[in-house]
Formats: sequence, C-alpha cells, structure tokens
Amino acid sequence: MAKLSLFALATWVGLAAAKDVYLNWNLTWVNAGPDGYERPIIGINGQWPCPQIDVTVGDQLIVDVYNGLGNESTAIHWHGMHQQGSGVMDGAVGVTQCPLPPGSQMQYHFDVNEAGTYWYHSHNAGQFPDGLRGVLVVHDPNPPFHYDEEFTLTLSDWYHQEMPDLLSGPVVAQGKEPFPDSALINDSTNTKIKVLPNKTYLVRIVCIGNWPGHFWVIDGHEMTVVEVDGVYTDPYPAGDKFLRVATGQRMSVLIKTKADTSKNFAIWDTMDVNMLFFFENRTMPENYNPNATAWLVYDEAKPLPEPPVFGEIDFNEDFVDDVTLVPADHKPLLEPVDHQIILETGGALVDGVPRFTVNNKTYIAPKVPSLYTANTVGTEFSSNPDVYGQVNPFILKHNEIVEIVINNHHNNLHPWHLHGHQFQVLQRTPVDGGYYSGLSSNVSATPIRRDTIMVQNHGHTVIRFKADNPGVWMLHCHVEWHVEVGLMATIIEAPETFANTVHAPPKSHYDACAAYPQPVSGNAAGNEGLDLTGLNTTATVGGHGALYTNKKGTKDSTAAQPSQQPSQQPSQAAVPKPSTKPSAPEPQTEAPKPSTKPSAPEPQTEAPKPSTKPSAPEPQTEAPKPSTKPSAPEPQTEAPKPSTKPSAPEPQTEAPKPSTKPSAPEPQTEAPKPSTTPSAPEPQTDSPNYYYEESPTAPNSNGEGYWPAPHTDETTISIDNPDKPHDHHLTIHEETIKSPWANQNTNTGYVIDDGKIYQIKDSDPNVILDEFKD
Ligand SMILES: [Cu+2]
Repeated sequence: MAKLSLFALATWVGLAAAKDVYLNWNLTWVNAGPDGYERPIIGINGQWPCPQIDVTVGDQLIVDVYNGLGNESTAIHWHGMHQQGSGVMDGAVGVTQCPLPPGSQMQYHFDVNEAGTYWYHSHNAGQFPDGLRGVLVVHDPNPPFHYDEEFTLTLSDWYHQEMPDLLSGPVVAQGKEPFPDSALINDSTNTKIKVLPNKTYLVRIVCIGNWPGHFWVIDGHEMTVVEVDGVYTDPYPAGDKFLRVATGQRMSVLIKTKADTSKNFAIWDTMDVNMLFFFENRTMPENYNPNATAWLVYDEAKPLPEPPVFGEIDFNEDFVDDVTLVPADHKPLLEPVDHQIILETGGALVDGVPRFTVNNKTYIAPKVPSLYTANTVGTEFSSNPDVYGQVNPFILKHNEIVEIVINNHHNNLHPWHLHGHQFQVLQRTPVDGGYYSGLSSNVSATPIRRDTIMVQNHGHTVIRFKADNPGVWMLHCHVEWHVEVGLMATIIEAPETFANTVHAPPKSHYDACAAYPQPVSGNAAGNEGLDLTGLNTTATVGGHGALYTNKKGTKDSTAAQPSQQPSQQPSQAAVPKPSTKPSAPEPQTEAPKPSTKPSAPEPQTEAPKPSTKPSAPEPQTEAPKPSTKPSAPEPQTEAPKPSTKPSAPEPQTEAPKPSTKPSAPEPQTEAPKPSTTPSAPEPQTDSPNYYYEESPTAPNSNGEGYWPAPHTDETTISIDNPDKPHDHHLTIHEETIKSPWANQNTNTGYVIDDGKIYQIKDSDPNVILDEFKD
C-alpha cells in the first residue's frame, strides 16, 4: 500500500512553499516554580513554559486545542494576527467564540500573512497570566535587515496565587490590582542565553505579562530597533535611551556580539514601578523586587555579572518614544478621515462596584458572541449597535478611514490593543499631557504602525486604520485586571459584507457553545431583532476567572471543586493527561497520532533558536507531577459534552449534509468504529480508527444552518491499519471550504503520513482514504 499511495499522493501534494503547520495541544495543569515558588500553571502537552511556535509567512497554522484542564474553560487568541476572513479564529471569548469547556476540543486554523513577532494567549476570563501564553514567530525569508542568529526574550509579571482567586479576592474588590510577586524573563529568574562572538543577533522581546510595562537593558551592547508588533521599522539605534514594552507589545532589536568572549553580560529587566505603585499612591512593600536578570553567556566558565545600576530615570525623557519610529515601508498617513470615534476611558463605580468604563459604559459580556450576532441577526439589524448589548459597540463601514481617539482619564497607564489590525499612531501625549483637542502640527507623514499602544495617564492617543478587514474585533486595554472589570470596546467592521467576507465557524466552535449551552444566533440576548429581554447588564466586580460554570451558566459548586484543589494544594494540581484522554471522546484526533506527534513539533525544530532553548529546560524538569492527582479525571464526567460526544458516532445517522459535502458520506459507511474510540482509548497500535468531523448540524427544524451558508471545513480522518501495526498512520485533514461562506470555495488540506505532512489541493478525501486502505 505504501508504494501505491505514495505515488498517488504525489499527484495531490502541492508544491507551493507555503505549508500547513499542524499542532496538537492538550492544555493541562502542570506544577512549576519559575521564581522558586511552585504552583499549578497552565501548560501545553505537559510542558511549561508554553512552546514557541515558529512558522513562515504564508503558512497556514492549524491548532487542535483540547481542554484538559478539568476545572476551567479556555480559548486561544493569536495576538497580532489579522485573521483576514478568518475572524472566527480570533479566539476572543464573547466576541468571536464561546469558551471551550473542559473535556472538549476546538480547532483554530488560519493563514499567517504577517511576518514578525507575535504571541498567543488565552483570551478568556483573565486566564492567561496563569501561564497560558507563548511566543508566535512568523519568519520572513526576506527580512529588510541582516542577522546571523536570533533569540527571544519574554518579559512578564508573575503571581503566586491563581487568577480566579485573585479576581474574586479582596484587592480586586477594592478596585485595585494585586501586586505581582516577581518579574520573569523567559518564564524564569535564571535565564542564560548562549551567544557566539562577532555575530549579529535579532532579539525578539515580547511582553507577555499581565499588568506593568517593562524596560530592559542588554548591558554593554548597542540595541537597534528594527520591528514593533510585526511592523518593520527603519533601524533606530537606542543609544543612551531606554527601550520599553507594554503588555501585549513586541519589539525586536539587533545587537552585535563582541569579539572578546572573556566576559558575560547581564540582561536587566524591570517592571514599571510607576504603574505598580506611585501613580496609584500605593506603597511599595519592603524588599519588593521589580527586577529580573538574565545573562548573555559568551563563556560558561566565566562568572555571571550583576546587572548594571541606574540612577533616577525620567519616564518622559529617558525613553525612546515609539511614536517617533518610522515603518520601513514608509506607508503614508491615512487620510482623509471618514469616521472619528472618541473614547473617554476611566474608572467609575457602576452598580456599586469599581469598574472601568468607555464613554461611561462598562463592558458586559453578551450571551451570544458578538460576531455570531453580526452574522445571524439579519442585515436590517447588524449595523444597529443596540443589538450587540453592552459591549461598547462601534460599527464601521467597509474601507472607511477610521480615527480613534483614546482619552485616558485614569491616573495610570493603559496599553490599548486592537484585534485584526495594525493601526497608525499619530500622537500620544506624555503623562498628564491632556485630552484630545485636535492634532498637533507635527504628526508624522509616515506614522508608525503597531497593534498595541500605551496610553498615558490623563493624556490621550490618536490612532488610524482602514476598515479593510471585515470582522468583529476587540479594542481593549491589555491589562487583565482591567479587562475583567470592563475596559473594552467592540469594533464591528463592515457587518453588511460578512456573508461574502468572513468564514463561518467550524463545528467544533458550535460544540463549545452547545456544551453550556449558549445561544449562537440572534442579538446579544439570543433573541430576534431589538428584543434584548434576558440580557445581563448589571456589573459585578472581578468574577471567578475562567472557572468552569455549569450549563445553566451559574457557578456550580461541584464543578468548581476541582479548582479549589489546585489553588490550595499545589502539589496535587497536576492533571494526569494520560488519564484524561481515555474518557474524553474528542481526543480521537489526537489519540491515533503517535506517529504524527513527532511531526507536529518540527515547526520549532526548523527554527534555529538554540540560544533560547537553554533557558527553558529547568521549569520543565520540575513541571509534571501527574501521578499525584488521580482526582482530576472527574471533571470530564461532569463536563457536559452532549454536543461533542455525539459528533463522533452520530454523523452517520444524522449527517444530512451531502449537499455541502458530497465527499463526506463515504467515510461514514466504513466508519463503524467510532465505537472503538470511546471504549478503547489507546488503540493506536492495532485497531483501525476512522474519525470524521462533521459540519454543523442545523439548529432548527427547518434544516437551516446556524450560519447563512453551512460551512464544512474540518475533516479529519485517521486510519490505523491493523495488518501493519506501527507501519502506517494516516490523517487526512481536508478543508472543503476555506474561503468565505458560499463563494469561491476551495478544497485544500493535508495528509499526515508517517509523520510527514503532505499538502493536498482539490482532492477527494475518500479517494485518498481508499488508497490508504489498500
Ligand atoms: Cu488598563
């Protein structure tokens, strides 16, 4: 069979340079102590820090995410990705999807069309500071500058308590942010970056933290800025000024290593103590250490020096102002402005609790994710902000030039992030710089673009972009403490075009909603038209983070139980993923892929980042203690998966979508073994398994799909040939419709065979299946 199929495959294999990068993630709790204090942390496939993803511009990234946390829901946002046409993959809970409940699986797939430095993180209920964040590097075969090697530095604040405890705790209840316990570089306080002499290094700095901005110094090395937030800049030597990044921001610098290897150098990072303490008139605790140190290691036998010491630093004078950077493409200022939006932002008591507001309204999550509302409420309503509920909605017309002014009435800094775009930054005041009263005369003719901008206290910033990416995009402060108390707005961009511009969600996204259940159509309240009966508009403070709530949508004490354990007894927190697998039905996709597993990691291996690696290991070695917690599995049993469960076996009986997918039916006939899946969880070696993911079934008796045009888009078929154990594992992943709803359908996908990924185009999965069955 192998000979035949490989020949046959050759005809399907696309020769394009762009490739599919497939990752298979199981999110679980692991124990780690990045600063010496061990606690449960959210890891991926048993590892923490979370892996760096390396792809090349033009690739398609496909990530199957299984929520093995047991006690929390989740969702992954791909920070900085434009998601052109694929806004349903943006990963923002309440905006583009429902939360993914424990024991469920969801797929993200999207084309990666922007080179540069990005990251991914949970975008669900203040979850990412519990560890679920990592770097996403999009490599560029032709960058506009030369470098020999590269490495990544992540900067973050770190907390010993888990976010649900902190969000429901006394500090947040008083309208304050809990103080971080430490600062981390590459999720460690002991990072060493091995470097070679006489080389030019590209250093990618990513602020993956929760609250304060950071600034850092690579002692003894000139830093030249070449990228911010995925936008190349004209080279900007920092000279004697400091550089800084706010939460969510990235900055890449070039450094030249020394010829002399006799000395190592400190990399010094500090959290912005003005943000942490002084701007809010809070006292820095005694012995508080806002700093972290890492090292550039030329010679491991040589000592690791102390970091440099600085005198008084003037936050207005001593930093490179990122607004003065120039994009390397010199794209001109967007004008004239068609639509100006002014946001007055600040803190306020709402319904008696401390919240943040945008134009006097605090964000309160809708019942129906806003993107789903935009698509299903009907074109007569989709441009009416009222149907979106209290999400601070702003409706944009297609291709208009939009200017947004953010006036910051709060006495602290806020890093504002816009999904789906890089915006031009026209002006940004210093601290206490005053509110918007028109543009100054010195706006750049080629303003810097980025996706996150720090807005300073009692000051303002002005940004512009073209509304050329239809979708529903969050515009929010990136501090999770502030997100959770409402400092967010929602940009609803060209909703009238969605039928032709935005992909519909795949089935796994509907399954997540069904598990709660949460409605997937209608206005913010799940009703028709302007009837918002039942919509919650009462603000609460803090909340319970991402703790899994039962299907009635109320916090269930039994469901919440498991979380109590992690937070109280860290040593018990690690969830044994092996045991979670068997009981969960969806893992099908991951179960039979031992051979594909090896193939998934390569993205990392393809990217030569040896120097970043050394720093990572320590946490991992102490991370997984799965054996300590046999108590974890129950969550699955209590997690209501009605929708995902049926999806494996039922398709045969109830899948009437031959129309959308003529190729689909066949697998069913030969797929009588879904039944083996639930019962035989680790059958990789001998029993044949076929898995088949169906398109969404109709939500109503009329046979109409959730989305105006039903979307068949994930088909994963895995075969394990019993006659040749260990000989062949095959996964066909086929996307029948990758383009907008009903139009311009294309047929692409990939075959994973023996750990190799073959791209397929315009193929029939059943033909492929037949080949491999022979
Ligand atoms: Cu903020």
